Amino acid sequence: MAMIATSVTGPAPLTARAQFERRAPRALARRAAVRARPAPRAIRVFAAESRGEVTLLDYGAGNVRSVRNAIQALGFTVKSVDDPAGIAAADKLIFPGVGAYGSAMDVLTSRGLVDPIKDYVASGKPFMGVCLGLQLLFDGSEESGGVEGLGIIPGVVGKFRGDGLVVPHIGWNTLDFKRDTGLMADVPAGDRLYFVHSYRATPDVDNEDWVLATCEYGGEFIAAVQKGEVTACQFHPEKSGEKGLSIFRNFLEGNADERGAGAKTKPTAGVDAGLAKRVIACLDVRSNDAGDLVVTKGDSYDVREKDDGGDVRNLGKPVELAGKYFKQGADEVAFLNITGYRDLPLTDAPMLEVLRRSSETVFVPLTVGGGIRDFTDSNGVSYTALEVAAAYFKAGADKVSIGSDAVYVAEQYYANDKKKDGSTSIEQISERYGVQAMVVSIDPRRAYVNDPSETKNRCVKTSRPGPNGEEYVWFQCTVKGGREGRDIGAYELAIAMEDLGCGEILLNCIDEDGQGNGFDHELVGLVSDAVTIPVIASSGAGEPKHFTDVFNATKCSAALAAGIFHRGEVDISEVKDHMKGGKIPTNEFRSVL
Ligand code: 1PR
Repeated sequence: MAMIATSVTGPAPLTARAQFERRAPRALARRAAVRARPAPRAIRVFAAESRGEVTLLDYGAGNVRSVRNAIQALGFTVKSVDDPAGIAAADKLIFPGVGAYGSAMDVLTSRGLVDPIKDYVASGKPFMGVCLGLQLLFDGSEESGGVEGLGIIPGVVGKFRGDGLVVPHIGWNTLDFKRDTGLMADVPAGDRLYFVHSYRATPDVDNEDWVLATCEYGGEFIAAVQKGEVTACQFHPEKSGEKGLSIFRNFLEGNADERGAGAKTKPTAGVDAGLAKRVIACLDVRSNDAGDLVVTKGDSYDVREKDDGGDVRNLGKPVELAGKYFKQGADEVAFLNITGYRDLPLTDAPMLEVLRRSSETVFVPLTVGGGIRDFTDSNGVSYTALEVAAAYFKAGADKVSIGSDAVYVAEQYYANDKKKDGSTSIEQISERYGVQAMVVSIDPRRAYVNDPSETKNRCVKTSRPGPNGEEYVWFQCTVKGGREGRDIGAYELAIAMEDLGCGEILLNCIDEDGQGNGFDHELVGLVSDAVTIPVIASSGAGEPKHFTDVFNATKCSAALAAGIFHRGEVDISEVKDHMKGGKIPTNEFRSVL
């Protein structure tokens, strides 16, 4: 792989760009022909008969399954290809991608796909890149130490920078359209789409003819490009709900034509703009005593009924509930396999099946956790955490979450004077799948002291003194679903995890779990001030106001709840209405299909 200096602005590898410019007139003629066709508007989701075929470049990128699911849900057939001949034969090509720039270019190069992609782009046939599939079109990226890209669009992709800026940029953000386009015809002005990335391309004079829409996060960056039949977006249509699927639909139906700078633009200035605070529905999943996989919910992690024989509380079926929360407007759905610490997730076929089926109908990000660690089964066969995570990703997860193993990793990290050697589960998964895919779930419980000198862990002066009037509290990490406390705090764990490559913290609180008294602001404030990765506040939501409160009181990026949603006490749309009323930036669910 050729390396480029990170400050490179030129000279760029112009061949692909020149090829594209030379053949652009053909693309324009083709576009005019497309415009003349009557636009089919009706959509049948899950149509019995195929509405047409699209080629998906499957080079091992992380989001291929999600993109395929989204396209199939629109009634189109997906033809996966991974070789030059497959690309050359395509009439409509989708180029997905998540993960590291360098690894993606390595794969494209080693499989001989670089020139075939450039030739395809230059051919004037419809092309759509997604996320990394947009970034790879540029001259190169700072990521992976500086890597040359496909050289079709001028510019070098760089990392988000900014004092205290939370990176990765995860969540739903508004777009500023520079031109109008049929591609986004069903995305209302000022609406939000789902982004997840640490690197971005920025607009400049050399690429302004490509820029379709920009987005604001620590400065302006390119959210979508379009020129002739070539389009690409930094956000994920496949994870942006029905709004996102409508973008694929317009591309697939040939209604993606640009409509020029003079045409209607979609202003976002002045409206509720910027990155929204996310609302996440969480499903704690385990087998009940009859062996059925159920969604359960505990009080301070105790999930058994107090009477009725003490069976595991059964609050519903995982796939059904995930679908329900998607329709209510959940920004993400999380599945926690709460007995994963003692089971073997690789042999947990029902859990993997839950993921597979959910990813076919739930078009927002799915996180799964539970049991991701190295282990040896009863036959002496060893598995790595990376292999367990790979099985979850393959089944449809967008992110994986690690609980117990993260605590052991952090203990080792401090014991080794914070040295990193790349061997831990956190480092390996984030290296392979990107930091945005690596979540650490912390299960802390309040530990009271009279004076901070009584513990090595970071304390806060608490407004809720301990049982003996103790005025200070630290937040003790636990493992095995809260069964065992360790001598490390949530603050220390979060800092170690950020350094090791974790992209997001899911911050539970055993004391507040299932209590309905609101989130623990002292805990959430402590951790979200300590790191510059997104923090998800979890445990204790009892009413919509609790979400607005935690967003106002702390810097957390998202808030998660379980019990109030499962028991039907609160609909996710009610939470969002309350947030909007409180002027918290909020993503709106729209049914546009
Ligand atoms: O340790 O890597 O195997 O992961 C196990 C995962 O399972 C961890 O993420 C851990 O948080 C979770 N877990 C383990 N035991 C339980 C339990 O409840 N007995 N659930 C458990 C954690 C906490 C939240 C809950 C919120 C919101 N549940 O997920 O959904 O507290 O609840 P609320 O809104 O009803 O208050 P590993």
